[in-house]
Amino acid sequence: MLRYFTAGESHGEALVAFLSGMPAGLKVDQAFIDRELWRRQQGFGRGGRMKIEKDVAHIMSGVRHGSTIGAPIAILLENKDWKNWQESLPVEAGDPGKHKRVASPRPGHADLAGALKYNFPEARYVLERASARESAARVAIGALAKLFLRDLGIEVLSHVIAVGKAAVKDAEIPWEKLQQLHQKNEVLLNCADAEAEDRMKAEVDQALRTGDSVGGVFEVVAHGVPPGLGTFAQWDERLDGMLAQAVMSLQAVKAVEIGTGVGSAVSFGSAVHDEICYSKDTAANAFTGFTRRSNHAGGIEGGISNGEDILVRGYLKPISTLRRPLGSVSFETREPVKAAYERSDVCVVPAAGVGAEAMVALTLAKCALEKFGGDSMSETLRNFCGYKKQLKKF
Ligand code: EPS
Repeated sequence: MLRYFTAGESHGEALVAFLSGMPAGLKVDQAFIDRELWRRQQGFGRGGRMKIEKDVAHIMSGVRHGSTIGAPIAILLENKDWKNWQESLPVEAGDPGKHKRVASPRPGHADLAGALKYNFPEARYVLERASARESAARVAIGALAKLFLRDLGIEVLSHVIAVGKAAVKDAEIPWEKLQQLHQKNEVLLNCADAEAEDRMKAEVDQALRTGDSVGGVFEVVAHGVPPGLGTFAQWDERLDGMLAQAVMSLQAVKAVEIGTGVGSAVSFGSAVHDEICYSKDTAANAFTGFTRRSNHAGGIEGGISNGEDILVRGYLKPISTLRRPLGSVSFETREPVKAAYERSDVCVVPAAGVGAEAMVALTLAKCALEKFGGDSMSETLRNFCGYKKQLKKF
């Protein structure tokens, strides 16, 4: 069973991610993991922190001689900013005079709810763990899930379809175009449509100018997924349900959509459901002879992957730290004050898309391991090949 955990605070010494249940014999490509981490750090609208950090995966266990050994994997990501926080966030008691307290909670942030829950007089420890910096740890283990999926012929990418009011006119991007987008060594807003990306940049510029923040929508696409992952048999085994939780769990994601789910709710059935076709002469890489005229279902029907691309959209609220802060209340006096401001990002939609790729990859890897099993990659791949033969014969 694939299980994972993260630990670490935004300005602590390091982030740590644990991944347990990965079969032995998976080749680990360090450069690939580090590029994924780099991708998450990119995007127009990120704040000063990204100039300090250069995330690199330090693999501490579970990988030897370049391959997994079936033992739990631990990955450490150093926080370079820690050197500036050692005195204000020490592990030991330290000097309370040096603590950096958060004077007033930010509306939209975990600050107030977290302080009430954990009985802290202010929100420093709350924001340290609630911070989206944690998603870097997920991207590190998500990269391992992607390497596993790649051996099964499955790839997971994302692109941005809206920032604020600026949206792409057509979100149906050919897979090859998405692949090209991911080869770029400069990431603006990770949008496949240059004209829309200019409009998105203008939205971020406006937020920057006015001391505001802006959200948006990303779409994760999983390509080459066989039919049969997830099931309707129990409520918590449905693939769409699992993906929704995985993506919703990312910081600032407020809604998740599978395929064109939102639009489908306000359309007639004839315009929504994807008509089924069949051809005897299937392409070599096709799982079956069944095809669809469209993919509004986002590759999932009845909680099961149906062989089409899986499409998961995440709707991101604007970052809750504003340079022109909203009204709040002082933790100390309870008097009305402006919400606290700390260095922050203004737009993180492309970065959140990379985090969501990791969550989708981890979810698909978990479902694939549940279906195909295997303690070694050769065993998993043997089982997978047997299933593919069964599909071809269907
Ligand atoms: C974040 C606040 C900012 C972001 C951070 C998330 O950090 P800082 O307070 O150090 O400037 O940059 O995101 C990351 C560090 C990251 O790696 O994504 C927050 O409060 O959520």
